[in-house]
Parts: sequence; C-alpha cells; structure tokens
Amino acid sequence: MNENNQNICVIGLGYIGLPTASLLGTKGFKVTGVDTNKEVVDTINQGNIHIVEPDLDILVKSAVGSGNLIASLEPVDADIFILAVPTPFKGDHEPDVSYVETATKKIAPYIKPGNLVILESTSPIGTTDNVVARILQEEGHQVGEEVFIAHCPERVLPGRILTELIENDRIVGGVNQKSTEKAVDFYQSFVRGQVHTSSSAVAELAKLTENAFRDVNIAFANELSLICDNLGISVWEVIRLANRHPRVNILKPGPGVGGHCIAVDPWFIVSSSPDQSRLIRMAREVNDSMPNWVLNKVRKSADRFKHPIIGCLGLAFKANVDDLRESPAVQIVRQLQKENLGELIIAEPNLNSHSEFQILPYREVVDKADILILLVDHKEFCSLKAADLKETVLIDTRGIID
Ligand code: SAJ
Repeated sequence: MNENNQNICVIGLGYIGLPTASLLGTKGFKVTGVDTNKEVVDTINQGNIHIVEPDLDILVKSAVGSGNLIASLEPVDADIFILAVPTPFKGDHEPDVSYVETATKKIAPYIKPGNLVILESTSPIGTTDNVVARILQEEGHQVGEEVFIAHCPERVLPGRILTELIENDRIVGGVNQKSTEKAVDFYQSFVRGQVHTSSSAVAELAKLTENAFRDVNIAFANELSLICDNLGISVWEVIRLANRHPRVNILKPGPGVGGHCIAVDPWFIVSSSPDQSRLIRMAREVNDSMPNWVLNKVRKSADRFKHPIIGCLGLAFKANVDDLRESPAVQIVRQLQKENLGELIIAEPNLNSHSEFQILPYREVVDKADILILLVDHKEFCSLKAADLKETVLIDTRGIID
C-alpha cells in the first residue's frame, strides 16, 4: 500500500496509460488519468474499459470503484506526472514526438516545485532532455533543481501487461541524479523487478534496442520462411529441429510484424544513425514485405476458382488481443478487398464489430471458405484441424494447423 498518499496524473489512457493508472489506483495512489477522447474518459469513469487486456476490466472497476482513479479531459495538480502518449512515425519513418510535446505543454501549468515528471512513452534518443525538459524549462520551471524529470520506458507485453507491469525490471534515466533517484523511489514502491539506473539517453536507446532486437530476430524467421517456401521445405520443421540446438532459438515466421512498437521503434534507431543501421533497416524491410508475400499466395490460389469465398481468420496484430494497429492482417484483408479476388468473409473473435469489415463467427468463416487464410494465432483458432477443412485451400501464415 502507498502510505505517502501521493497524487499521480497519467497523461494518455491507452494500452500503457490505463493499465498503469488503474494499477497505481489499486496500490493506494490517488490517480487522475487524462485523455483527449471524451468517450474513453466516460467509459473509464463508469468503471469500464475500451481495450482488451486480460484482467484489466477487474482492475479498472476496482480502482474507479474505490475512488482512487478518475478519468478526466484535463490534467490536475499532482506529485507525479506520467506521460504515456503515442510516439508514432511520420513521412519517411521520421519520429513524430508531437504528442509528447503537446502533453508536456498541457501539464506545464499544473507543475509545482518538488514534482516528478516521468516519460514512459517509447521515445527517440534525446526526447527526455530535448523535448520534455526543454519545454518545462522554457515554461519557467527549474528543471533538475525544483522539478525532476526522468525517462522510464514501458516494457510490457500486450496480453501480459498487468503481470509485466509489476514483475519486469525497469530502466530509469533521469536528466540528473536527483531526478533518477526520485523516479527510482516511485517505481520501487510498486515494481517487484529490479529498477536499473542510467542516463536518459541510455534508457531511451535501451528500450529501442529491445524492440529492434526482436524485430531482427523475427525478420530472420520470416526470411527463412521465404527460403523454405522457395525450396519446398517446411519452415516449421526446420525451425523445430534447429531449435533443438542448445544455443539456437529461432522465433516464428508470420504474415509480418504489427503493433505500435516493434514495427515502429527500430525506425527511431535508423533515423538517429542511418548509415550505421543497415541490418536494423533491412529487418524492417523484410518484415514489411511479408504481407505482400501472403497476398501472392492468395492470388495464386484464387486463380484456381471462378469467384472464391476467401475466409480470413484474425485481424489483430497478434494473438489474443483486439489491437489492430499496424496489423499485417488488416493490411492483407484491405488489399484483398481492393483487388476483389473473391467474396471476403472475416472472423475476429476479439471484436464484436468493425467500421470497415463485417465480422462473422469463426466457425461460419471456416465452413464457408474456399480459401482460408489463417492470419492470427488466436486461441479460438488453435483447435482447427486440417482434416476438418476437406476441400478448402489453407494458407496458414502462423503454422498452427497441423
Ligand atoms: N511476431 C512474429 N513472430 C514471433 C513473435 C512475434 O511474427 O515469433 C509478431 C507478432 O505477431 C506481432 C509482432 O511480431 O505482429 C510483435 O509482437 P510481439 O509479441 O513480439 O511484441 P509486442 O509488439 O506486442 O510488444 C513488444 C515487446 N517487446 C519485446 O518483446 C522486446 C514488449 O515487451 C514491449 O513493451 C512492447 O513491444 C512495446 O510497447 O514496446
């Protein structure tokens, strides 16, 4: 339990901000969560959630019910401000830190001496100092002396957010020693993992590195799947056997890399050092080419029919989430719709409806499809057996159907 009775203001109530705000609310902090979307604010104040994440509904209900979490359109005075806003890219994969800028300007009038500001958003190198600290200094705050600023990148895996928020190690990089110490004290009050310290730039690059590492490893698996396809060899069997080596651990090929993190963050490294980031850029390109590879498979199969029913299983960017951001499955389905290769029918068990696509029960899609594309390895699809599919042409991009 938090005995300080500290007030926290979390800016951004998305996939990181809402779990963090509600977790802190249940740990005894008084939390105000701020979002620009009124519908999101109203939903949370009713004790409900707008995203799918295991157990988040229970946590939000409990935090709101206890009075420790209130959602609002505007910031409030607080002891600690946490920025959890998006950091997408724009143009030719250039980082877009405009949400961080806007959020910093928005909290500036509420900040008082003694306050701590933490940037949790995954950020391009230099954002903590050159955006957050610079803006607050320009707004008249004595950064590092009266107002403390640190970067503590979020590292949680969608689908396991609530566990990882507590169990994962954290990296804290303050703009000065005092800022680092204040942020460490805060995280140690609710994190069970270790809290490591460094500079803000190291903390920024360490987070980007984690996601670039995973992207490069997925690209290796994806490239291997192209090689195996060319050779007429099962990539799944190759990986299964190669992974029996004690020092080999190949990840899974798929239809591409989605989500707002791994498909985005490596570009922040590339844009910081374009001439040195050859492998990281190439991995991004390999992963980004995968949807088109899947589309070519569908085009080839569709040639065998007059006007086939094409069943698509899954829209989310990965298994067991409802998040469609940067989803390769959505990219594939949109392109199929454009090309009108056949009648498209779609199942996504984590969504009741979608503004663009009609969502059908997955059994109906399986039964009706001439061509079935398995795009996401949701748990609902894992019981499918090749024997049940009879005449259906199956394109299993996740290797889950025997
Ligand atoms: N994917 C594959 N093959 C694999 C693993 C993943 O194709 O073997 C695909 C997924 O289907 C998905 C994408 O990669 O489209 C990313 O999924 P993910 O589960 O690897 O990662 P995210 O984006 O959900 O979360 C990542 C995590 N980073 C790392 O594991 C290094 C998480 O810890 C970060 O906090 C998160 O990014 C973030 O917010 O940055």
